[in-house]
Amino acid sequence: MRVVQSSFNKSAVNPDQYPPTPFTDIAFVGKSNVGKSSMVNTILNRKAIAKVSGKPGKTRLVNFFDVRLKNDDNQDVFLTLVDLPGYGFAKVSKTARQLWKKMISNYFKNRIQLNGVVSLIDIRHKADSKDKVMIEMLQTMKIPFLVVATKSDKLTKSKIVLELKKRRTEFGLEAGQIVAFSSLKKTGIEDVMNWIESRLK
Ligand SMILES: Nc1nc2c(ncn2[C@@H]2O[C@H](COP(=O)(O)OP(=O)(O)OP(=O)(O)O)[C@@H](O)[C@H]2O)c(=O)[nH]1
Ligand SMILES: [Mg+2]
Repeated sequence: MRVVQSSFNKSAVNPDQYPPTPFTDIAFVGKSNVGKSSMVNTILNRKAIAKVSGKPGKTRLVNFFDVRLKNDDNQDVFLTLVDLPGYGFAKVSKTARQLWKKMISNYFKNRIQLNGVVSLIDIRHKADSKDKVMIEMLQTMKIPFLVVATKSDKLTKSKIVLELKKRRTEFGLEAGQIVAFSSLKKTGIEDVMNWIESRLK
């Protein structure tokens, strides 16, 4: 499956602002600065369709992107990618944090198009309690998810394998439910695209 066209649809806070798209949503969650917006750009093969920043807290709204793809039989496939604001950003008020919680839980609960979440973690860090809370929420809500350990360009190949194994145990994941990714090196795209394709059927 390959992306042929992508465009920004809209930003939203509340469910009544979500675009009424007829396709499956695949959403990206994770701590601030983990690389969600970068991953959306990498997957869509665009430089800056999603805004990226070295400072945490760049994405503040729920951002919807329309995507057209071609499957291996050259048929058109459509989906909506959703870039969500990050959690775990320390320099944020309690009010802002509560707003984030509401935005995410509203999206998870109300968006009937949602059929898969890509949960990003930083491959360099050992299991994070906030990531654990997010993964447990996905498990409890029975939302299908893939954990993507990003910034893998920072580690050697053997260390990547080791870290993936550790996170799999720590987060109680199934085999194949965690993959490595790098927006910098553009690696791991196929694993993620294959998983996304499996969510469209
Ligand atoms: N080395 C490396 N850096 C990355 C990678 N992905 C993202 N970054 C960098 O990490 C920083 C944060 O990236 P973003 O994509 O804005 O992160 P985000 O998760 O969308 O952050 P918020 O919008 O604040 O939630 C930027 O400086 C990126 O250049 C990667 O795969 N490898
Ligand atoms: Mg972002």
